[in-house]
Amino acid sequence: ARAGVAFNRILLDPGVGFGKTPEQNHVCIWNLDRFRAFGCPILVGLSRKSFIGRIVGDQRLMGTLAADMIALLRGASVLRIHDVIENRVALDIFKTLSASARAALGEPRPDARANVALALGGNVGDKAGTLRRALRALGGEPGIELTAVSCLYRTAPWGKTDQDWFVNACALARTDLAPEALLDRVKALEVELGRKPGERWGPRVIDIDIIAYDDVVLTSGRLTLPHPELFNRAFVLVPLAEIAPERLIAGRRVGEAAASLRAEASDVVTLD
Ligand code: PH2
Ligand code: MG
Ligand code: MG
Repeated sequence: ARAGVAFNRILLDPGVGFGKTPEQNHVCIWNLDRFRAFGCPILVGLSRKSFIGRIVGDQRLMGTLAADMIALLRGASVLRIHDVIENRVALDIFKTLSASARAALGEPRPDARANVALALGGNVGDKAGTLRRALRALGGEPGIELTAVSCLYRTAPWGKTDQDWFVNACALARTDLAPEALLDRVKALEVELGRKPGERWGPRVIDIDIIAYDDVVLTSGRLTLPHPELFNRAFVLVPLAEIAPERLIAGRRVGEAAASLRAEASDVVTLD
């Protein structure tokens, strides 16, 4: 997977049906949640499989729909199907029933907002003060909820080394903004906080970068996700590892990626 395909673009399919006994198929579906440990979305293709036919006789469609719903409850997030309309109806009913049950039990509905990781930095003016103002402003943005903020770090300039040291930090947030809309907001915030156009990797009052947006992989003219330099930058990995060591980005665990940059990490120290 490392060679070409980004890990987070892989769907894990346990291969129900492929040469397995009926018992193995049942064990597979019933324990689907255990495949989640791999960190990939789980796909199942149960549609019209013979082990279902063996149970329901000629009611193969109804059997498929029932099996698909069991798989969803057990952790599947993608279904490979034949009967699109029937599965759509079953899925809608499944969602409505689940939502009603959750409401009746007082369980919170699953959060549909995206999980994002942001990196902040600056090396002009009141570095720490600007960074704190940026964090406060982000937290006050409609559509953005900060859920974790790292310490502030004093970091050696990276990429272009003949400039002043930086203050860096990372934050986690939930947002219902789309990636490009979130980018618009953070860019506007940079300007509000006094950022002026300057050279690439050069001195700046404040820089706010989107490091990861759920598991989205995206390359547009304005935005690349995950951030293309992430794994080369201790000034991002170290603060991020403080608040999200277990998070997988492009198939790598943030804590481990930070530890593997140990040499550079000595240039990243918490600010008092
Ligand atoms: N940002 C850069 C280039 N180099 N070095 C440090 N230490 N911190 C930064 O935030 C930083 C940098 C371009 O975004
Ligand atoms: Mg940057
Ligand atoms: Mg930037």
